[in-house]
Amino acid sequence: MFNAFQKLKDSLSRTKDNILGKISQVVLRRRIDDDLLEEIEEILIEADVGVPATMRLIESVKKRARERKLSEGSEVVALLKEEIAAILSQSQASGSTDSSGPIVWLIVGVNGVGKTTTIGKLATLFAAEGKKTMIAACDTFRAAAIEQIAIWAERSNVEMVRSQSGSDPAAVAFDAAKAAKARGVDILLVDTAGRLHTKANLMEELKKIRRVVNKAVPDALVFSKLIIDGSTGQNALSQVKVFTEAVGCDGIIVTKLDGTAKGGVMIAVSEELGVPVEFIGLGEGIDDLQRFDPDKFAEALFA
Ligand SMILES: Nc1nc2c(ncn2[C@@H]2O[C@H](COP(=O)(O)OP(=O)(O)OP(=O)(O)O)[C@@H](O)[C@H]2O)c(=O)[nH]1
Ligand SMILES: [Mg+2]
Repeated sequence: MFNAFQKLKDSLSRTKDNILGKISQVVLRRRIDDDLLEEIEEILIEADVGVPATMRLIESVKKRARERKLSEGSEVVALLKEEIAAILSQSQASGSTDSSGPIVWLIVGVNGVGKTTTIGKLATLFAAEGKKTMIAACDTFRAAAIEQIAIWAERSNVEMVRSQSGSDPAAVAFDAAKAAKARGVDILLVDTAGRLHTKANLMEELKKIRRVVNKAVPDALVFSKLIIDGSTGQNALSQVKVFTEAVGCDGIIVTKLDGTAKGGVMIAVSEELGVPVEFIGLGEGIDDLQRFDPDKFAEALFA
């Protein structure tokens, strides 16, 4: 556990510098007044925290400083931490997992965000928890994609259903869902091709995959999990909106939080979208995935 927190802290160091580092500097030897709050507001917006969350943070700092009769600039930091933790915990994972059939996670997102890698990490994590896990190689678009996910299936020691590249991804999903049901799989992870959320025909293909899985195994519980690259910043929000309209979005996994300074987007996503962040990616390795814990995240950001 200590190691996991240390890893989180290290991974968030650039985001932390970008938010807390800058704020800590401006509050030095200052009084809490409108000028100071304006400077903090600017830092938050530039750090991809988004306008709604930034406004909420500033208002809350103002209110609490008044209530608690605080005037030292440096006292703002603790107030911000409290409110950031509150925003992050709005996005709690929900979702029933009661079902007689398998649970199916469609892993979706734009190109290169880390879908395939995340499936490898999730498969490892679920298998370690004793869940019978299976992978469906439904990115049949790129020739190398099937080989890439096959390597992850091998690493995580999980069964995989595949077909030739170029074949219909929905057909692979159909076969995989049937196989998952027949073999008593607990969770089926479906790798899909990266797609621009602005391409209608590609979004249709995702809808078809979802339909076909429901048809193949009517008692399967199907969820769409959207992968967001943590270094994308504000564009992440429009990705969530469009994918949600197309295939729904039951949960978000934010990858590549290691090494980016734009991790503030986690705060924007939590404030602006009613979709829970469930996991975070902190590197390219098989163990570099953590369940998102809002309190730990806030703590790591301010540690
Ligand atoms: N640093 C870091 N790199 C990551 C993380 N997750 C994925 N990557 C890297 O991001 C790159 C793209 O990952 P993929 O898993 O192939 O992404 P994808 O979404 O499947 O890509 P397409 O299938 O082409 O759309 C790879 O080099 C991964 O190693 C992460 O959490 N941190
Ligand atoms: Mg992929």
